[in-house]
Amino acid sequence: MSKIALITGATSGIGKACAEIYAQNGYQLIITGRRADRLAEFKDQLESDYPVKVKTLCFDVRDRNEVEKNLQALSNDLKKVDILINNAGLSQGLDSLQNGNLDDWDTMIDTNIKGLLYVSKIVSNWMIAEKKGHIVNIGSIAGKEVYANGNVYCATKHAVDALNKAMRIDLLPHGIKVTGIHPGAVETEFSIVRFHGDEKKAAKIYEGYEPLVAQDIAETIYFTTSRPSHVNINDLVIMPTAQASAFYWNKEV
Ligand code: NDP
Ligand code: 8X3
Repeated sequence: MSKIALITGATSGIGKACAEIYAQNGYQLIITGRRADRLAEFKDQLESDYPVKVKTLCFDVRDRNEVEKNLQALSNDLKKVDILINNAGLSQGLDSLQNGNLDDWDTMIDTNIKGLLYVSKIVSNWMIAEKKGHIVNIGSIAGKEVYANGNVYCATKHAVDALNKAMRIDLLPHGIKVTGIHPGAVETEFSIVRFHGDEKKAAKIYEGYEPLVAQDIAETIYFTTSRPSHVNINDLVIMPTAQASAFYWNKEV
C-alpha cells in the first residue's frame, strides 16, 4: 500500500503545493481545510493528474470536537499516516499591541497553536501505534525573530517552534521524526488573509524583490521527509535571497 500524507490547510498556498508534490510521488493523501468547494475541486484535479487516492476532510482546526470527529472517522487503513504536515495557519492584522484586535488575536492563537496541538495529539498516537511517522510543523521566520507589529503572530510561531522541539523530545522514544520548517516571505494568500481581504495592500508586501513561492517550500518539505530513516532534519529556515531577516530586505522600491 502506498504511503499516506495528511496535510492540513491544503486549499491554498504551501499546503496545496505540498499535496501536489506528495501526489507526484505516489502518496495517498488526506487533505483538510474549511473551504469544501476548493477541497472537492482539488481532489478531482489530483486524482485526474496522478494515480493517487485523495480523502478530503472539511473542518476548522480551532474546533477540537470537529478535529476529533473528522480524524477519528477515518478508516483504520487511513489512520496509518506516514507524514503529517501541520500547515493550517494564518496571520490576522499587523498592528501594535496597544491597537491590536482581540478577535484577530484569538483567531491566530486558536488556529496556529491550539489547532496544531489538537491534530498532533490524535495523529501522533496513531504514529506511536505504528512505531513510525514524521511530523512536519510549519513555523515561520516570525517564530525565530520578532518584527514591528508582528507581536501575536510572532508569539504563535514562537510557540510552534517550541512545540516542534517538544514533539521531537516526546516522540523520540517512539522513533517518530519531527521537523520544523520556517519560511520567510512566500507569496500565497497569506497576506490577503492578514489584511482581511485587501489584495492591494497584500500585493505591496511582495513588491521590489522576488519572494519565495509555495512550491519552494513544498520541495524542501518533501526533501526533509525523504531522507534515510536514520536522518532527521530538526529545523530549517528558508528565506528569499532578497530577505536576510524578518525585517531586513534588499528591495528595489
Ligand atoms: P494560505 O492563506 O495560502 O493558506 C493557509 C491554509 O490554512 C489554507 O488552506 C486555509 O484553508 C488553512 N487554514 C487557515 N485557517 C484554518 C482553520 N481555522 N482551519 C483549517 N484550516 C485553516 O497561506 P500559506 O500557505 O502561506 O500558509 C501556510 C502556513 O505557512 C501557515 O501556517 C503560515 O503561518 C505559514 N507561513 C507562511 C508564510 C508566508 O509568507 N506565506 C511564511 C512563513 C510561514 P481554509 O481557508 O480553506 O480553511
Ligand atoms: C510569514 C512570514 O515575515 O510575514 O510567517 O511573518 S512573515
